Amino acid sequence: MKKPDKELIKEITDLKKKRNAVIIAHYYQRPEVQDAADLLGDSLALSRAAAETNAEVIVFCGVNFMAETASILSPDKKVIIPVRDAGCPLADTIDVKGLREMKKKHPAALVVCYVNTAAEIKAESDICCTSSNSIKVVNSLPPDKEIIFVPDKNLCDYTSSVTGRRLICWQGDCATHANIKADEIKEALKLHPSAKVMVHPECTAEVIGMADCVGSTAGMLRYAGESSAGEFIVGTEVGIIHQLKIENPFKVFYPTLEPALCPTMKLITLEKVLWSLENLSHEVKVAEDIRIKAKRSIDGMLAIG
Ligand code: CIZ
Repeated sequence: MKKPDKELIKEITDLKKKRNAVIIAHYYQRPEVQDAADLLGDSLALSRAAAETNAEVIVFCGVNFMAETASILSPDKKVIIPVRDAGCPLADTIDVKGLREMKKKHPAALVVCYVNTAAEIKAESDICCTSSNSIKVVNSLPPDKEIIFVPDKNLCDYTSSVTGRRLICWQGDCATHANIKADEIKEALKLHPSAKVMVHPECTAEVIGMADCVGSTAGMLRYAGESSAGEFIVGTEVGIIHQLKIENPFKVFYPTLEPALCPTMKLITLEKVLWSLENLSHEVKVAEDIRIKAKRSIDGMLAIG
């Protein structure tokens, strides 16, 4: 029989102390998992927090590439993820062989990889980026250089349109974001005509064209907090709405008509967090040669700020 959340949270809290562990969770996680976390954030903020914490064990509630990024930055800490196969379908659209072939066709190009990639792809890239800093990262590269951008074609096109740089885009996408349709935004606006539209840059150009704010999860939280508007249509994974509501209790947030759900982000439950702490599993480790190269591309991004 399923234990009540309150009981699970008490057991998680007790065990966390015993293990000197910290629980960190992405904004796309289930609400109850977000509530059990010591720290919430986007993947980069969480990896930075993981590097700064004094805890010996980091329970990463997110998807694999996020836990890997934390482990790349903090190789001496035990990074565990409660569900081993919590993958990122976008990260899975690219493999090392494909990237090497692309590099062969454009031998002088620099490679920018989105953080939503496996460590092996980061290791093959010159610099990493997130959805909050892709523009800054691309603008930091020499203007005469060709740039390959992997793996999200929508983030690539958006970054290209803002920077004015021609980017060679890998043709991957995140189905959760790419499936948000312009018609759904139009319908939502018919129901809530004074709402502001916030969308993620992994959405299609048509959807991005309808937005008042194009931003990462952290960017949306900032925009909603600073805006004088009282209603928002949210064009990203619905998990973020939990935190938007907590931070803005007097504002209203609407998901798109067909709520955007990332199936792998929802695999982690409170029971699995408890299991993970009990068993100190599943540990996420990156082979040292790959880790060193991948860290170089992450450090390059961090140096830009
Ligand atoms: O970098 C992240 O955390 C992702 C994947 C999304 C976002 O916008 O925060």
